[in-house]
Amino acid sequence: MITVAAAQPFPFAFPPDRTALIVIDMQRDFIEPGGFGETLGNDVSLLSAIVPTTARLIGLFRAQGWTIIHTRESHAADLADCPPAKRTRGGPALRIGDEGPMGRILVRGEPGNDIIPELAPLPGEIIIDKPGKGAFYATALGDILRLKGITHLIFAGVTTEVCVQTTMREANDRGYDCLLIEDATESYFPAFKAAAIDMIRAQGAIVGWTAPLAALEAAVKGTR
Ligand code: C5J
Repeated sequence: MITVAAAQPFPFAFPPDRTALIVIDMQRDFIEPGGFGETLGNDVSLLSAIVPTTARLIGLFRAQGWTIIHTRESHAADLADCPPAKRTRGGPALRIGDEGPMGRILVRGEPGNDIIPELAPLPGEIIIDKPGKGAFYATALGDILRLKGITHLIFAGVTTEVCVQTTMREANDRGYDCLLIEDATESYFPAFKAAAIDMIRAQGAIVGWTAPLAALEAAVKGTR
């Protein structure tokens, strides 16, 4: 076991061979200027600020040979997996499936739907295309984790209070111990990120643990 001593609300211990990193939705449309996120009026520089930390986290897992899973929020080209309620909510100028600055919004295979080049998955890393906010809903993630014997999950990605928190809650209900890396997750709304982190670790880790990347790095270094 490796123990992240500085995790909150108390140390997080994980067995590396039964642990996976899940990097949520680090896609061009959420993170790059000119993408879907920006067309919604968001300041995407908040999200791009975590790219170097997330790259370091992925690099740490690659160096150790540990399991890495990437997710993309995405829909089929015919939108058969997009509930009308999701498509029409809020009356946005550009809806899911519409032609946007980087191709059709949140449609699989479009340029904007891709993971940003800085964090591109390597061969052998798992990619989960998910039509919902949570990565377990309508995907094979649960089966994949079960077949690999995974019991612990380490999370990064965007946005903290939407897809990251939803997936952590889904994972928590399924019995996984979950750690969120605080400086490898971000929101368009700093107050929402802070609140999500507080909620996750409240009441004795009711959803999971949180820690800065340096705390995980120190824990891993201690095992070498
Ligand atoms: C994600 C969103 N990935 N905020 N999506 O959080 O709509």
